[in-house]
Amino acid sequence: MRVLVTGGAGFIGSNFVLRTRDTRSDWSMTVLDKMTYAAHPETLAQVLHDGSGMVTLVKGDVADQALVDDLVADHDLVVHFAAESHNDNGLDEPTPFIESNIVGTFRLLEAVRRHDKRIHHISTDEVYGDLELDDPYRFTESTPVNPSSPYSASKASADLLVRAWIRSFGIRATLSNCSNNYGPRQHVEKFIPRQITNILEGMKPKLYGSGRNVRDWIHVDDHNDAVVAIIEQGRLGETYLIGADGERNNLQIVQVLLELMQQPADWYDLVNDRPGHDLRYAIDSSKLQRETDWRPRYADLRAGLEQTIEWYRQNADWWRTAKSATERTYARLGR
Ligand code: NAD
Ligand code: TDX
Repeated sequence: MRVLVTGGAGFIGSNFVLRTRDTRSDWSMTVLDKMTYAAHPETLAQVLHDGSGMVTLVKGDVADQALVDDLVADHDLVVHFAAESHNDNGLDEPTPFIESNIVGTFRLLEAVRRHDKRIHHISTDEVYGDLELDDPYRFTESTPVNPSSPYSASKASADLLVRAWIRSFGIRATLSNCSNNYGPRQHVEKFIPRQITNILEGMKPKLYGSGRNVRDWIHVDDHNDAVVAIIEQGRLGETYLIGADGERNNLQIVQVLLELMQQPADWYDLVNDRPGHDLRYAIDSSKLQRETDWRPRYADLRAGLEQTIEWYRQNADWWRTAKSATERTYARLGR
């Protein structure tokens, strides 16, 4: 099978390529990536230059219709990860979120429609808005979209385009909305790698607001295994929520990191809150578990965090340049 992986040089997409390279030896993959600040070229180096030719890289924009048309025509399946992904950036400058996430998805859908190819669209639980801390409900596939931020509104818009193209044009598509990912190769702008690398560099972790906001954490390999399960076992036209029952508030996460990294439990700063900061996300993944054989393998969040800390410890060359640029941006934003 010939697979076009958009955004395959970013965090989740690169983990997807590295993992399926081993588990699906009959897939040849082309990564289409704009190589924004969020892409790490060295991440894919091992598979791009292994002599097999099974993974290739095209530097380009998903919003470039001519390029996307050519590439889609040449592949059987598109797995669409490419997006601007960081909320704080979208609050600072929303334009690329509209262009890449909405217009980019539209252009891909048009190519998929013209060439009658299959697409799996990757999205987020943030499209559903947020929950109260004591809300007994979790998000399901029938929760109405209600996004709060430029990022989540752009992802909800893209999801609605995919659903409309399924209904109006009958394209062969599936969608997944996943909760917060953690694991190796995540950009240091994101919560967990920012705190790990802060501690490694002798700086205190930074918690927005009170630290009480809750996220539902899942290991990136569990996310990507679920994506493969949906591609292979899911029903066309359907949406699947992906989550691993990993709800923790941000302070709890920081305290686990501090303990694992031998620092005092109160060694953190409370900093300015994020405007419009969603309070809580929580996923009910029973449809996915009913319809596929996927089950999360990283049930122990603490063990997953320990492995992630070790990866950042061993790979300082990978993150150090991005770290100083990222912290300059946070200093400007007062976060
Ligand atoms: P990331 O920012 O680490 O990587 C995104 C990649 O997309 C980068 O390599 C970037 O260069 C590329 N890209 C951006 N705009 C592009 C464009 N116009 N054309 C081609 N490539 C472009 O993001 P991530 O965390 O790996 O997220 C990947 C996908 O998963 C996104 O669609 C995101 O919405 C979704 N998602 C992320 C999470 C999470 O916790 N990180 C959770 C659920 C869903
Ligand atoms: O320094 C920080 N301190 C802090 O308290 C940072 C960077 C974040 N936070 C908080 C904000 C959130 O409550 O931690 C939580 C997680 O923040 P992010 O890592 O920025 O993730 P979030 O905004 O929840 O969105 C993430 O999950 C859903 C991804 O970035 C999205 O791409 C995905 O769709």
